[in-house]
Amino acid sequence: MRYSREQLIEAVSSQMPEKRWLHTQGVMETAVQLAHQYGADSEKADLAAILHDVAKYWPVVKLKEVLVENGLNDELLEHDKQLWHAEVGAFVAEKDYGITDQEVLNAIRYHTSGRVQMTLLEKIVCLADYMEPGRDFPGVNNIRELAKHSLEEALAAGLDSTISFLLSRKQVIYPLTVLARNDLIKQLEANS
Ligand code: DGI
Ligand code: FE
Ligand code: FE
Repeated sequence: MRYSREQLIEAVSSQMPEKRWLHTQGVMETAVQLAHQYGADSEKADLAAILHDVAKYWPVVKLKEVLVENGLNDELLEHDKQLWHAEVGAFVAEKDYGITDQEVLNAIRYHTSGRVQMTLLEKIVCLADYMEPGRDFPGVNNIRELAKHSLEEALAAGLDSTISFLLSRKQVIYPLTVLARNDLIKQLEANS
């Protein structure tokens, strides 16, 4: 079946607690605003934002099952479970909700880690996830300020904050997160 926007919202919001749905609404609003600011497709930004955390509250065993049974990115299984909802989210957006737009699916897939050579839409959704109005972590206001003039600077600062957080907790860092951050720094250097 094809889901209308309202049906998608109903389906997604019913799979998460109220506070996560409020976060998702913040990401929708911020992603659409960034899409207007940076010249991306705001409907795609809205759609990716609605679905980005659809699998966030799925039980870990269920996330693992989806990854294993569908042969999705086995490297992820070696890394933090917190990363799994992004890959699974993209999978269910396609399989359960009929999203066929690869740009939207990739914006969901890479919203947690980022990747090398991120598209404009991927950058926007990943950054909106960091800076939506409900977010409150050290450095978030700096990210919001940077976003006023540079998508890449703001997103690099977001990824830096994740990397610092993981370092401070002596946690494993998913290599793609570091590669994504380095790639943004290179893009900034190339444009300076
Ligand atoms: O799902 P959200 O909470 O809205 O945000 P997210 O999808 O960016 O998930 C962030 C979580 O993922 C946060 O608890 C940190 C965790 N995480 C664990 N390892 C990594 C990681 N995030 C990134 N970007 N890279 C990692 O290597
Ligand atoms: Fe997420
Ligand atoms: Fe999120």
